Amino acid sequence: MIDLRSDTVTKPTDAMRKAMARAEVGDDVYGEDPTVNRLQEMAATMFGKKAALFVPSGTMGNQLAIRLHTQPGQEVIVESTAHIVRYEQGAAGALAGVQLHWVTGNRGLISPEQVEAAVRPKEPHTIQTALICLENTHNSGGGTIYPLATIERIRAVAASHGIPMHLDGARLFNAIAATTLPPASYAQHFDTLSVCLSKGLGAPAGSLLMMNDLALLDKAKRLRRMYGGAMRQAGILAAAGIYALDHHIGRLKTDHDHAKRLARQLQQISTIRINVQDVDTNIVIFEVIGHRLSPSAIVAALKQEGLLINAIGGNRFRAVTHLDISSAMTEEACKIFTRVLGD
Ligand code: TLP
Repeated sequence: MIDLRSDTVTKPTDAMRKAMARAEVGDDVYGEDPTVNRLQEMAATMFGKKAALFVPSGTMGNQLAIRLHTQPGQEVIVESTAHIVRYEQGAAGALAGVQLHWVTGNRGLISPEQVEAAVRPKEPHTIQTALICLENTHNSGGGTIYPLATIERIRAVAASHGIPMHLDGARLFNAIAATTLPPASYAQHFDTLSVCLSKGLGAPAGSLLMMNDLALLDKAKRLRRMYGGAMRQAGILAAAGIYALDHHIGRLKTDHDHAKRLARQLQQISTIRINVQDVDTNIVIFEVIGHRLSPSAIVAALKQEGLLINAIGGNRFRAVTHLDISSAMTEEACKIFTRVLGD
């Protein structure tokens, strides 16, 4: 089966499993897991932040950040198709008691002017804006990379209003691999950022929430405990993360090449709408228009031929390339798409 549903489906490689088996461990709630500590230091150094906190998932990283920066009854500016809006089970409302103020983006990206317009006036009747969240790369936008200049300008808007910024960097490593910009060039514009080890980097679990403010770190540790994310001998997982940071960032470009290859093939099929130049990284989003099969029947027909993808609403589909997808599998996926969806 060629599984393009997500880059979360990767299995740890043999070398990664060996690193996990060898990991030195301790009780991380006491701060005594040497491997977790090493991973946290590595990430903080890489992104030019003072501290990093290992958390079980990207969702927890985002939700801790929202809770850290806000009070119940405040508002968070976020793009309307962001992971925080669509895929976190309403956690921002349920756990932090905040309202999300959606701004409609272009392929997931919002502009400094839109952010400026969305900031609430500081007057007694109006809800107060407490946080601005961006997502880079943007998942539902199609793996879109935020231009650094746009982030800089959004940061300037945020700073002029004294509003902190959080980055959902679940796939920031893809942006880093594609642009070759230093990780800190993105991170410097955010008060907190979370990055995932379990997406393109191929670790089985784990994210890092990073920040400069050590008082925030203290609060984040307590909230992680509250949310059930404080782990014990988590060094086994952290070892996979260290292995991934050491060995799996450079290869992300291969995933991007595979995604472009898929997009070029999809563009040949008359019922498919896609712009190859919109594929920035490892996510390919396309629409199927006027096909005799319904979206769920298309997914089933592809599966029948050995290809898994996700239908993501309306006539849209998502295919994601990753560590466990070779060039040969990409070619095979191209053939299956043509066979099932071609004229
Ligand atoms: N995304 C998953 C699903 O939840 C949709 C996927 O298959 O793409 N931020 C972004 C931008 C993400 O894409 C994801 C996962 C997360 C956060 C959450 O990460 P986890 O699943 O570790 O909580």
